Amino acid sequence: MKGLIVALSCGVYSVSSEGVIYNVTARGIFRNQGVKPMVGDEVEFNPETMVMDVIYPRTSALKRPPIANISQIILVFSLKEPEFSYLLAFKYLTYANMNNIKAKLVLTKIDKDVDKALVEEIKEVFSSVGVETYFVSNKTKEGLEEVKQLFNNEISCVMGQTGVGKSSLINAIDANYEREIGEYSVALGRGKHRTKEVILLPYSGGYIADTPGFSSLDLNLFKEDLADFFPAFNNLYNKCYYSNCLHVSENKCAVKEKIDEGKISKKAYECYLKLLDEAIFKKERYNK
Ligand SMILES: Nc1nc2c(ncn2[C@@H]2O[C@H](COP(=O)(O)OP(=O)(O)OP(=O)(O)O)[C@@H](O)[C@H]2O)c(=O)[nH]1
Ligand SMILES: [Mg+2]
Ligand SMILES: [Zn+2]
Repeated sequence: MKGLIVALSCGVYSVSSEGVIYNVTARGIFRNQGVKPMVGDEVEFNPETMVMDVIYPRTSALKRPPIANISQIILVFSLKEPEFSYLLAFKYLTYANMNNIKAKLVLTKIDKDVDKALVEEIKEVFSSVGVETYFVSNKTKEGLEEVKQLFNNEISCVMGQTGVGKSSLINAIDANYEREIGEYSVALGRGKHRTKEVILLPYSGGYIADTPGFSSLDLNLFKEDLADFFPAFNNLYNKCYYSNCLHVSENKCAVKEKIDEGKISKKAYECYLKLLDEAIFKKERYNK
């Protein structure tokens, strides 16, 4: 029987097939082949033995969070508690580009006393790199109708730091999901991890994945990845004179031209330089 893995808990996969959820285990051959079934995988399983034996080819597979075959990433950040971070947003947008998955940015908690200038700046900065932004309150439901539309007929992975309101957003979209909601700890300065596992929820011709929150340390990008896949830079691929251009001090750099022309925001470029500074070269990793 063919089905879709919608959740994984303690080695048992929940596989959805024709509206029924089956608890299925994986066969040892997957381990021998070095493959591990993932949430989002389309699989073949035997309804008598409850063992799956085929994983269909994936269109994509993310490591963090572990999920296959998504059609888009909905990157969630809050404007307050926790504070919005340009650096993290650009890091994860770069990650989406690396995986060739489109991404949109949803900013939550607009009901809190947020700085209007920050909202305008966020809109401008991301629009200059071709990323759509949406602003919402999961509490008052302001902006929710527009955000809901993003999920129609897509397999969306909702990603973001812990405490930004991913599960709250999913509940606001449809209260029947009853996702558990965490708390923001002022003392810790971050949310307390609430969602522990990746789960796919059916929604309007597609699925929504709720995922555990990431921390700022989870993703290590290489300099080369940033140079090639940073938002808007990926569209200039191969346009720089030097094929390994890092867009810093090289001549005839297509990225710097766009920045000088004001087409890509300076703020985005500042973030790029900061992330680049923190990152290492691929070859440094292999020499270690
Ligand atoms: N005021 C306000 N609070 C919100 C909003 N969205 C979420 N919250 C609160 O933020 C806290 C964290 O919400 P969650 O939905 O659990 O956050 P999460 O991103 O799913 O967190 P993890 O599962 O730990 O990754 C809770 O106290 C929510 O009530 C919002 O739009 N406005
Ligand atoms: Mg959650
Ligand atoms: Zn360049």
